[in-house]
Amino acid sequence: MQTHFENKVTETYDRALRRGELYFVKSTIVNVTENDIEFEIRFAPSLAKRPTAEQTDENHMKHKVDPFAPYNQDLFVQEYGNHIVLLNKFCVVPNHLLVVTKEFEEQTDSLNQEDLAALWYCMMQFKNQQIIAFYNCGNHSGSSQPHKHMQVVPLPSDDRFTPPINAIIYKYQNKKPGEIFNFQELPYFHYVTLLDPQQLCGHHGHSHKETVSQYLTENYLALIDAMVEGMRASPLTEGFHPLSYNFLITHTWMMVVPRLSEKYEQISVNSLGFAGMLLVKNEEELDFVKNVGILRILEGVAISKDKDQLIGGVHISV
Ligand code: B4P
Repeated sequence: MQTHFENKVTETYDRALRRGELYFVKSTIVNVTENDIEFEIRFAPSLAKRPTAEQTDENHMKHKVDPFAPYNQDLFVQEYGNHIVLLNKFCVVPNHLLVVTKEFEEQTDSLNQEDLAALWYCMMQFKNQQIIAFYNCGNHSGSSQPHKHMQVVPLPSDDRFTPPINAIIYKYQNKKPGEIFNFQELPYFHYVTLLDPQQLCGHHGHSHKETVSQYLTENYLALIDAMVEGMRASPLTEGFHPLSYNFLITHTWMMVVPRLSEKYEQISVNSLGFAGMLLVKNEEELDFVKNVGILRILEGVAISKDKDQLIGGVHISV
């Protein structure tokens, strides 16, 4: 049984696809296992034809085009408070949603309670699929649009698919909800917390929604504080203020990953990379990722835990 929201998403998706207002980018999946994580590399050669972020930015500089204001009516799903829910025009996974502020806000701003309420609302509407949702915050986070938008990716329901990073999250189930920790398996700084199911369930009244979004906001801000505090000590983040980061959320955990660069050589990484899902646009990129190794690429665009730091593929000793 699908929810009203799921039906609306599917109907809008099918119609937009038929009208040529939405592009579904075909991809094949290559799995690579490192540190017990079965990473997923999506190989999407037809994406290479799409303008790059740099070209798009240039267009924006020249023409100041904001794809979300006005938004494409064919991609519109629904409103939620101060947000609108849109289908992603260029999706690799069907029904990929964007949760966008109605009024322009910067993609460098932190999320607030209203943002998280809208994001959680969308996440909760999918009853038969696992969800990974995220926010690419700041210039080095992999974002290409400056208008504040969060993203919701319903994962394929036709197999056992969960975000690959769950393979290690399962090992840390003894952590108390609200406690901030990191995975020793990962070579870069990141801050994780488990969500308390008790705080998230209950009656679906207005006050419950308030309580849940407040709970999510407190946890998100605690992660941001821990990250800022952790990075204060690092000489590498000097000059990187405000810090770019990726924020990832599922129904059971949240994570933030501070970022120093958008790309490792030619490979662009957004939040999904830290869920264990990478995207490559040609054979050379695919070979490059396999040869270099995924954890090394993630370490290269984030902040290495090692003293001998790797940044954007370049070693910097500190
Ligand atoms: P951003 O936060 O700015 O950037 P992004 O998701 O990293 O996507 P980018 O634009 O850099 O594209 P890329 O080729 O890397 O998000 C902006 C979003 O707005 C994008 O999702 C974009 O498609 C969308 N958009 C642009 N114009 C629009 C319009 N007029 N109306 C509605 N939406 C519009 O990646 C291509 C796509 O693949 C992205 O959606 C990306 O999120 C997704 N992706 C990346 N890695 C993936 C993975 N491993 N698995 C599945 N999908 C993946």
